[in-house]
Amino acid sequence: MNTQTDPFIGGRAQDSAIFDLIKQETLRQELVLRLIPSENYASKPVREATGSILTNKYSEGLPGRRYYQGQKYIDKLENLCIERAKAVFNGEHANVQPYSGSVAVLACYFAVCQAGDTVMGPRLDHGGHLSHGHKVNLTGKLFNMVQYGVNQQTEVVDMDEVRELARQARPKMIIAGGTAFPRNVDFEAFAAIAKEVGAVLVADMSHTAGLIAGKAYPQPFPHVDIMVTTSHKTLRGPRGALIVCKHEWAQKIDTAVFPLLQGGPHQHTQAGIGVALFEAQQPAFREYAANIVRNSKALAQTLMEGGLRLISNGTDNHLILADVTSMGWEGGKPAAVAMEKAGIELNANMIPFDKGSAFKPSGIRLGTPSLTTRGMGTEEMKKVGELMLRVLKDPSANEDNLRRIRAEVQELCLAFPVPDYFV
Ligand code: DSN
Repeated sequence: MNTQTDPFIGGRAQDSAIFDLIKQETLRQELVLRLIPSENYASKPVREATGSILTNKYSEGLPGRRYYQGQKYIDKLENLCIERAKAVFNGEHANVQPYSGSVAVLACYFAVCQAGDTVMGPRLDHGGHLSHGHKVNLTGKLFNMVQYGVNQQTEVVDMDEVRELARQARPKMIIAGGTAFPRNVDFEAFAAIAKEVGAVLVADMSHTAGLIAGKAYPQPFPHVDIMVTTSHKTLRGPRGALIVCKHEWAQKIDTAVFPLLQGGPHQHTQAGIGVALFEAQQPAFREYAANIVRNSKALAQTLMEGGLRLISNGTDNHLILADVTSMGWEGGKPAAVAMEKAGIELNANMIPFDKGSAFKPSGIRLGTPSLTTRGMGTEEMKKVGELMLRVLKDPSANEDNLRRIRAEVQELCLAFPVPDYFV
C-alpha cells in the first residue's frame, strides 16, 4: 500500500474539511477486515466513471425519447449499459435508471400491481428486506402483504409453506430473494408456484447479482419474470440499481421508474454501472465470484468448528448468518461492537425465530465479497475465522485482547492491499 500518494490533492486544496474525511475513510477501509456482506470495493475505473462530468447532464426519458437537448453521447451510453445488463443477466430488457434498490423494487410493485393488491414477500426477520412488504415500509402500507419465512428446523425457505400460502392468498406478485439468506433461491420451485397461482415472479438479487454474473449462483432467467438488483454489492459497481425483465414487462417497468417514481436518471452512476458490467463480463470475474463462495464456505467451516452456531449450518453463497448467543453473548450488537474494536467490520442482524428483537438481535451477518476483492483466499479465511473466534470466545470484550487482535488484523490487511485503491 502506498499511503504517500494522495489522490485528493486537488480537492483538498479547495475543501480540506470534506477531503480530509474522505482520506481518513479511505485509510480506514484499507486497514479493517470488511465483512459486511452488502459492501465491496469498487474498482478505480468504476469510481472514475461515477465521478465524471456526466453528473452535469439531465436526461429525463429513455434513449431516443428525451425531454432535454444534448443527448448525443448520453443516449449511446445508456444503450451500452442496457445491452451489457441484458447480456450479463440473460434478460430481454433492462432499465439502468433506478437510483437505488428500494426504488427499483418499488418500481416492480407498480409495474405489476395496483395499490391494495396482494403480494407475497419474505419476512424481514427471516432474511427479507424492508421493501419486501414490512409494515413500516411504503410497500407494507400500500399493498396487502402476505409474508413467508424459513422452516424452524432447517432454517431455509420452506417451499411447501410458500406454495400453501400462495394457494390461499392468490398473490399478484411473488418476491424471491433477500438480504440475509445464506442459502440460494430455488428459482424453478418459485416459478412453478407463481405459474400455478397466476403470479408474476420477481427476484430481488441485490446481494447475489455478482455471483449470478460470475455463474456462481443459479441463474434467475428464464425462470423469473423480473430481476431487480442493486449494483454495488457482489456486482462491485457504484451505489445504484437496475432492473432486467422479460419483454412483456419492459414498458411497464420503464414507466414505473420514470415518470412514476423518479426524475432525471443519474448518468454518472449509470456509467459506473456500465463499467462494472463490463468487468463482470471478463473471465477474471468468474474466478472472483467462485472465490467469494469458496471463501465463504471456508470461513463458515472455521467458525462452526470453533463452536459458533450458523443459521442453516453453513452457506451456499457469499453470506453467513450466525447466532452469537451460542457463544455466550447477549446479542449481536455487543459482538459487532467488540469485532469493530478488533478491526473486524460486520453487522448485528436478526436471525429466524429470534428470541431478541430488531433493536436487540441475536445474530451477526457477514460475508466475503470485500476480502475476496483484496485477493484473500481460503487460507486467509481460516485466519480471519480464528481471529473472529478469539473475539467471540470472550463475551466480556476485554480491551487488551481486542487490541492484540486488532494488531494482527492490520498486519493481514497490509499484506492484502485493496487493489488500486491509492493509485
Ligand atoms: N442495506 C442492504 C444490506 O445491507 O443488505 C440492504 O438494503
